[in-house]
Amino acid sequence: MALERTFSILKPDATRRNLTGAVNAVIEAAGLRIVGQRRIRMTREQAETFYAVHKERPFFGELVEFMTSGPVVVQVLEGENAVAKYREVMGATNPAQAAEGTIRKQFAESVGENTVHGSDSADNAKIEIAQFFTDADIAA
Ligand code: RTP
Ligand code: MG
Repeated sequence: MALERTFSILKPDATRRNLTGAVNAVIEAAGLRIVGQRRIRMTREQAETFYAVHKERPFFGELVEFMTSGPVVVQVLEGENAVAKYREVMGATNPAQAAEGTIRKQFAESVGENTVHGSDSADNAKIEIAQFFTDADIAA
């Protein structure tokens, strides 16, 4: 199978608790390569654009508040079957339902503050990567 890329965010609860290295260790141990990475403060506009698909959901306001509440680390991950593999490594959205060994089981605090984002399809991965990275920011 060809190499695939996915988009990842280490969310503000991860940077606040100084867990970016611990989360990256799980990502790398799973065989995913971090080929692009930048620590940023997301603007409200960036967060609203990024999560536009959820704008009618009751948690949208809270989600945008949270994603802009502290620094995040945006990443491009590369590997075989990277989109599905990273979703597996992340675990369920609600950490109470996440499997043992997953990032959310190990680190997430709640369904809202759940440590990581990962693209849910290869098409969305391309769109999300393009929102935060140019080709020059990525070195495979
Ligand atoms: P993500 O997009 O961040 O990778 O997470 P996901 O696919 O597992 O979950 P999704 O349904 O896309 O929801 C996006 C993010 O919204 C927050 N959320 N809060 N309070 C709530 O009930 C609730 N539900 C979702 C979470 O931060 C979730 O990751
Ligand atoms: Mg999602």
